[in-house]
Amino acid sequence: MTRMHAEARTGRRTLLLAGALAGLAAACRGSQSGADTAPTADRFVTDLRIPPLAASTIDSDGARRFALALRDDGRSSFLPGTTTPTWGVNGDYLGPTVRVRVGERVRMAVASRLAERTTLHWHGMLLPARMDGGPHQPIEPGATWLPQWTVRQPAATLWYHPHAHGSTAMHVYRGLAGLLVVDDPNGPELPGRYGIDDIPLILQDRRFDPDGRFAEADVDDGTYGLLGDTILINGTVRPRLRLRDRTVRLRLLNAANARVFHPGFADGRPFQVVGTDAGLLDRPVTTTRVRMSPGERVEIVVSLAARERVVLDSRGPDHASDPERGHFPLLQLEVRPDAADPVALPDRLAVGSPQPYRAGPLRRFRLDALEINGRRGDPARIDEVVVAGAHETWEISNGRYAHSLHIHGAHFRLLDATGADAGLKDTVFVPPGATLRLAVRFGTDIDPATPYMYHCHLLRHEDGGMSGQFVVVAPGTENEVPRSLRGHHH
Ligand SMILES: [Cu+2]
Repeated sequence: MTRMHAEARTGRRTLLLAGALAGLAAACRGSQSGADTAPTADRFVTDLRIPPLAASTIDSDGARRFALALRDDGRSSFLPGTTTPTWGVNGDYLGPTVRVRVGERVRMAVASRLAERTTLHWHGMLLPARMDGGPHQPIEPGATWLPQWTVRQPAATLWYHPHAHGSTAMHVYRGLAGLLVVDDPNGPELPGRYGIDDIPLILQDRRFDPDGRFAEADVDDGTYGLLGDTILINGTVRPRLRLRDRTVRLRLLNAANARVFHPGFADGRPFQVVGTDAGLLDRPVTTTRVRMSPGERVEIVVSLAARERVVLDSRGPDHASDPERGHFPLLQLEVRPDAADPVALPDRLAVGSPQPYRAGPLRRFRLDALEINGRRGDPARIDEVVVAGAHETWEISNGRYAHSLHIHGAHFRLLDATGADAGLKDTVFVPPGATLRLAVRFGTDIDPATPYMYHCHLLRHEDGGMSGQFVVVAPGTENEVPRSLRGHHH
């Protein structure tokens, strides 16, 4: 066992070094293509695709029911003159936007028409571990998974995506992902007409083979996996969006496997951040650029002039390694001449009394290569035991590679942060060498036998085993929990 572990360690280090070189080569290609595709107005010729809203029905007990079908037979058109085989949810590529309300009971039927095992994880949802859609809730080919839960968390922009053991990166890359929006009918007045002044923006990067297929060779290779040179927004290359309103809300999701995006406007104009991963900010925060690592969401509001054209772009380092890398135009906004006047944002966004997030008992996590606290994830091992509803401080310290840490079944605030950085989170970028302190508040659903995960959301790292597991238990039972699930689960 010890010898096998040592061999695995050596192999991994070699892999990461080889990957660093591959990453460098990819970066050179990326910056070249960035240079010769500088944003000019006439290049944005495709209308932004808006994901359809998922249809729902109401059960006799008032629960809202959705049906999602995972498909591997999609045909998509991203580049002129080519067709790309894609995976999708209820469609060819990506999935419909699922909208649920605070307090509502939700029932999902997730049918898999894939030829291999997958899962569907509700990223950012506080729900029982058995409903979480992690590796312990596999959906076999042809099977339908029926999770249900009650929405007990603030309004936010969440998302769903596969989380299958070892194949998350490829399943997401091929197209399985969608938005999951939590609405609060008692929330503040914000632009909220879907696809009109409330715009979902799913950011992804892809690399294409000459025949138009997604290049897949590097998805599970190298230091960070594949960094694509073509940006897709909702599955649209270089899109434009015509607005009927001068004030618009953009719900940004970084659904890339590895790329860090830095959205802002090409002309440097300020905008207001109104929400982060797991909820609205207490008050709008004015800034000119935000940073989003894979898995993170940001909601922004910007006001424009009538007839104005402005480009949303991404400008900043992919992984804090080279500041010249990663300049990509994202979307051109075009305001119609007769657009509605701008609207002012409310002063306060948070509803009711703010959710308490405070420091608590300390746990330390050291990220190093693909290890957390010196080991890789084991689906049969419980790494941490947490008391239901607990407040804890998680200290995350990082080695030499960038990571993006996601905690299931919990929300957190960054201690020591201000402004938009102090918003409600479930995923956080961890730069090389950084130490972050998170005030984590755990959910209240008790299940000592089914773990939640915490893991790196760079999907090549996640698939490489950069994860751990915790269970949520009743107070006073922390020491009675078996630390091994062997024989219980896959
Ligand atoms: Cu990572």
